[in-house]
This record gives sequence, C-alpha cells and structure tokens, in this order.
Amino acid sequence: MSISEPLQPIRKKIRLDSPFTDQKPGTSGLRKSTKQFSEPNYLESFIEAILRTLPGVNQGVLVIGGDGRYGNKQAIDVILRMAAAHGLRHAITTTGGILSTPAASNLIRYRKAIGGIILSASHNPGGENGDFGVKVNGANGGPAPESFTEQVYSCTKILEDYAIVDSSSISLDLPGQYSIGSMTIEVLDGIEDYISLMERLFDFDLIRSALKKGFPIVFDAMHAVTGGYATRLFEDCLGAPKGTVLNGLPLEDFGGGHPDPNLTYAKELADLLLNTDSYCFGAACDGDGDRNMILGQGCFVNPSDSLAILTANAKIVPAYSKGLVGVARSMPTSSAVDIVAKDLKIDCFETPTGWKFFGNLLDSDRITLCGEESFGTGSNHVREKDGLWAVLFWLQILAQKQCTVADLMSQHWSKYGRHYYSRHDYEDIPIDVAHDLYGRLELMLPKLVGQEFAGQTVKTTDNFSYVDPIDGSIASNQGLRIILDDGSRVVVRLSGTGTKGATLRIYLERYEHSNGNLRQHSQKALEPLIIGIDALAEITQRTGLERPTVIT
Ligand code: G16
Repeated sequence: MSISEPLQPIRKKIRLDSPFTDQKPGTSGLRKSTKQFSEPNYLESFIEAILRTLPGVNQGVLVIGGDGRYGNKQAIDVILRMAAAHGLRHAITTTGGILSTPAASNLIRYRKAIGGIILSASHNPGGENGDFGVKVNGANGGPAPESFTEQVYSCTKILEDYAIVDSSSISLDLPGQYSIGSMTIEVLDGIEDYISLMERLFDFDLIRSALKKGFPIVFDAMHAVTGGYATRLFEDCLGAPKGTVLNGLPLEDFGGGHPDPNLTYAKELADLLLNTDSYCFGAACDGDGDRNMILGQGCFVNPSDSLAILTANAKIVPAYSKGLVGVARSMPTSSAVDIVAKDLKIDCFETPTGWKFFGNLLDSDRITLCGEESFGTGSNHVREKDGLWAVLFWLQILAQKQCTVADLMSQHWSKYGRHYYSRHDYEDIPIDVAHDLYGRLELMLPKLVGQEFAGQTVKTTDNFSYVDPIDGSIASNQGLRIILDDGSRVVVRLSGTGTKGATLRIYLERYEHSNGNLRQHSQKALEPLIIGIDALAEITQRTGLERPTVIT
C-alpha cells in the first residue's frame, strides 16, 4: 500500500523559549519526562535540530524505532513526516515501532544508513508519568559522538521553525512498503535480522543441545523491548520451554516497573535464582535491550566480572575463535578484565563512562570486546552494548564447559584473583547538594595523597581525563579517583543520564589475590572503603540518605 500525496513541507513556528537550555551536551541524545516531551513543538524542535545537523540527510536512508514506551508510535509518525520534509530518500522502521538499540545499530550498519533515531529513555521508567528519550546514532551504528551532540545543542538554541509534511499516519501493524511524497518507507520485522546476526556469531546447535539435556534457564524481559526477541531466540530457536521468557509482552509503561536489570529492579528474577533451585541460569535486559544482568543458581555475576569471564573464554564462541585484538572497559568498571588481557597479551583500554567512547576503538579494530560496570557488554558485531548477545555468550560458554555459573566464577577467581566490586547510587538528591559534595571532594583530592584512608595509604588521586588514542579528542572531568597502596580504589561520579535531581555514584573496588579469601560477601569485603568514603565525602550527612538508593 502506498500513500501518494503531493509533498508539501510546511514550516511551523516554534513558540517555546529555549526549550533545551538544561540539556547536557555530553549525552548522545535527549532524555526527559514524557510530560516535557508532550509539550507542543518539544519533540519536533529536537528532531529539527538533528535533521539539520546529521550528515547526509538529503537523499539519505534513516533507521527509526524505539523501545515501545508511551509515545513511541506517535514520535515515529512525527519523525517520518519530518524526515520526508527534509529530503530523506528512504526511512526504515519496524512493526509496532519496536526496535532494540543493538538491533538498530545492526540495521544502520548493514543497510548503510546515515544513522538512526532511537526512541528510548533506556532503563528509565516509561508511561505518561515516566520518561521519554531520543537517541541519535551515526553511520557506524554507534551513539553519536560529543561533537555531534554539541552541534545539535547549539542548533536548538537558534531554532525558529521546523519543517514537516502534513500527511496521514502509516500503519506499523504489519511489514510493508509505503511512501510520503518522494520518500519511501519500509516497515520491517525488527527481530529477524538481529536473530540472523546472532546465528552467525554463536553455535546455536550446541546451546540447543545443552538446554535440552536439562539446563533450565529463565529470562526477564521486564515488559520492555526484548520480549519478542527473547521469545523467538530462546523458546523458538533454541527450544527452551514456553514460559522461559517472563514479562515478555512489551508495555508502554513497562508494567509500571523500572526496566533496569539489577538486583533491585529485577527482583522477581533475582529471587528465582538466588532463593530457589528452579533454574540454573537467569538473565534480564533493560528497556531498550542493550544492558544485561547474568545470574546463576545462588549467584550474581557482577558486570565487571562478566566482561573478564567473556574475555577469558572468548575463543569458545565461533565469532571470536581466532582470539581478540584487544578489550576496553569504562574507567569505573573494575580491573578484572585488565588481568585477563595481560594474561592473553592483548591491549586493554580504559575509557570514560559511556558507550560512545568505545566507538573509535571498535571502528579502528583496536578492540573486539568492551564493557561497562553498568550492565553493558558488547563487541565489534555492532556499535552498541548488546544485552541478548551477552546472554548468548554466557550460554555458549556454559554449554561448552558443561559447568554451572558458580563453578565458572570460582575457576576464574582461582586463576586470576577476585576484584570485589560494588556501586552505590544515591538517586534524586538536590542538584546543589550533589555539586557541593563533589566540588568539595575534588578540592580535597591533592591533600589526600600519602594520608591514611580505609586502613591503607592513598597512593594517587585525580579527576579522570581521557585522550582518545584515535582522534586525539579529550574528555575531562570524568570522575574523582582515590587509589590506595594495595590497588583498592573509590571512584565518585555524578550521573549524566538521570532526569530527577542528581544521582551520585560511588564505585568501590578491592583486589584479593587468587590465594586469598575469595568467598566474602562483597559489601563486607568493601566495608572499610564504604565507611571511609562516607566519612570523607560526608555523604549521609549532606544527602540525608542513611543508605544508597540502589546497591549493585
Ligand atoms: C549510565 C551508566 C553508563 C552508561 C549510561 C548510558 O550513565 O553509568 O555506564 O553508559 O548510563 O546507558 P544506557 O545507554 O543504557 O542508557 P550515568 O552517567 O548515569 O552514570
């Protein structure tokens, strides 16, 4: 079916006063409350700035999709009509407008699009009272670099109008071909291509036979974007029983939940694995499908350890059987992977927080795998972190080694030692309180060197900055680090992705050698650091919070 109407772009005046003045130019898009996005001209203004800034718009191909949250379909309708008004040749979107972030990255790459617009506020809650977001990915399939988002931001400050075509909405119910004026639109099944990619990377036969032999798994889609993907992958392709995927129906408000796969927000899954013996393996992904949490029976895998374990066992996976060229982790991620990289004699890079910093390293073939402590793991197969890819990677290793998650972790620690690790988040604290706390601690840093902290001596302190080894760009003010004599460290950062107040993140790490005590509870092992940073930065006193909002 085709909607043939004369293309009459109309220019609509923008009446909002500087709508994006509080946008953080460092993020690869815009994340705000749904209410804010519903204001007249708000979404349109931001899309206009993107379409004026993105290279290749005239006659280009654009991928558009989202995580299914409230506002997803309406936003796709607006973006398609604006894309037509800006002279795009072809737009690709998906049935129901559902497209996970890694699947979008894949589509952009293999359809040679100029980029993609992904409608998601990631792991933030959705619905009318939740959050909405617009992310922009470039032609390499990865999050747009800071230089691009800064240009978009500058453009939003001078916008006076936006261009849109007045046409009726196209249906996203079934795959099909449409057109608006001279722009063609393809609505495709957003799941198929992604599954084909996974089939090329992993040995599905091996995983299928391991599951068949009696290795019960469970996956929590958290009523978010991965529901359809996971059902097709685990239940249809890999033969796991029906019901393996929990909360598999994508809902506009994620069923009222917070689609962030951690022990607090994926509690239903955590209870199944940690407090019952029903399953050998459990996993969850976030709102847009790029994050993952891995659990074994009675055991939680912290994401820093997960990256180290995938690196150490990568040759098991067909796609990485020839070995890895290098790995990278974000600065606050524990150095568990560094030790493995050293053992494998491959490079290990330390980048600032945010997936976009891996882009140049991946594009220039300096790394194969990368990850962040915030439940993000990925490889050079796309340019985003990829939740279901990480789950398949784990299943492939377990199928090959025929062991449990807990056994694999123990074997890993007894070879490499254990990096006790935890992140404490203090959410929704007043912005001025957070900035005062951070600023005060930063001023104190130089004086701490040589002083006692948490029973050790402070070796170095700094505010992390990064020089990109490929293009020389500099990212400074990326987090305060206190590094102790025994290699333990505390990192303090302010989140760049929250939408309510400020979020203070405290990252704690302590290394225990392979012949040390590897069986402690993390919070116990990290206690001196936890007490030390609370006293030093006056966290409880200044925030009024007795304990962190989320501990992972
Ligand atoms: C948080 C995490 C980062 C992650 C970012 C975006 O940022 O700490 O590691 O890269 O979210 O994640 P997503 O793409 O899943 O939204 P911040 O600044 O809040 O710490």
